Amino acid sequence: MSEVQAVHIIRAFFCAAVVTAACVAQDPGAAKAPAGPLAFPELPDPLARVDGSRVETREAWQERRGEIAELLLSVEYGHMPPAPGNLRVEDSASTSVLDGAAELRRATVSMGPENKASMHVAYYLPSGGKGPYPVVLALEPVWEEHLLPVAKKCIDAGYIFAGYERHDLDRDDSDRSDGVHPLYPEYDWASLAVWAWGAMRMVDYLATQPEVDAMRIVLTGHSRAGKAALLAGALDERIAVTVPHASGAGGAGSYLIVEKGVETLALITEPARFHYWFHPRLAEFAGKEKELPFDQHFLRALVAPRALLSIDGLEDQWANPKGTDAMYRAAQPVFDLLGAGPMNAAYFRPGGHDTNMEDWDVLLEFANHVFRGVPLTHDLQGLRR
Ligand code: GTR
Repeated sequence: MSEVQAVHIIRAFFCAAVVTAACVAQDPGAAKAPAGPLAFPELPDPLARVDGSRVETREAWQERRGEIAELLLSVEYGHMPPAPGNLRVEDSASTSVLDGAAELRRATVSMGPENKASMHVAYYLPSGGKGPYPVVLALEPVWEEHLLPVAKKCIDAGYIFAGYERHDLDRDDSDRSDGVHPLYPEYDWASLAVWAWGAMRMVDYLATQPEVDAMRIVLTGHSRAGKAALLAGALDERIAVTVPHASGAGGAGSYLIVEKGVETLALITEPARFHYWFHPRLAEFAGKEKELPFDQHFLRALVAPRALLSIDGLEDQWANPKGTDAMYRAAQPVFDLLGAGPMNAAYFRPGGHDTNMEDWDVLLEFANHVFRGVPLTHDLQGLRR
């Protein structure tokens, strides 16, 4: 095992410990809770192994977790390369912003074969404090002006606000001749997996910065970036809190529980639309969704016992609020089995497919709850029935 791998394993252990300590403190009975019954009997059971037997212990879940990850990567997202381990930080620049309340640090991170993969990165660091600070990491070029109010909100709450340009790695089209694709021809990853991999490389980078509390990283993204954020949070145990926003199909939304007006598997994988976000195998299930060996509660379950909050608009029908609520509930038995029941959360607010400042407040409220035990003021327990 390399030194880098060992450090990652130790970090993952501490991340899980931070979150588990928070939830055990709130729910003393949870540690002994048996795996609950399936909330939706029509959905595949994340706790049922391929051979039909059911996972009953935390130890057995680890193995099942691996099975699920492989299933999702081979059918839905494609496989990604391991951490390149050769990150190089170039063109660093720092400016004072937000009337001196923060420093904006920008850089280019290169990595991979001959360091030919590169992405623009940045983070806002609170001025004058001691740190290390927890981080809100977004799959966005956070230096763009429209994100300044979000940066201010994070800085005021005592968080670093970080992000990267995911289109440097994959331009969001079906052309595989640019970005990281030619550098890793042996990998079958599609766009969402590439962007998720970028988020993990951002965690690699942030972990080298002394001001960063690498055990308290919150990862978020909106819509297509929300799908990628959930995938990264599912796979990378260094991410303490995952917050997919309006992520819908391929994210926190269901493929099997779909009403009128929802973006279905068949619609999202149409050749003229977003088939290239996914492994080509997924499109084979268009119109045959019932044959899928999983639904997106499997992806949610991979985050357990770490913290997960999906945020969605009640009127964002295309992103499937009811199907997202079903996925939230159907993943609950896995969080319960791991003694992390309260770490699975879903917030539905009035409104559609946009991000508003209240959404960021709810994200910070949840992070403060997980990291600092601050009581919740919003109801994060899904749709009221
Ligand atoms: C839509 C797509 C959604 C969502 C959205 C976005 O057109 O159908 O799945 O990802 O784009 O990313 O803004």
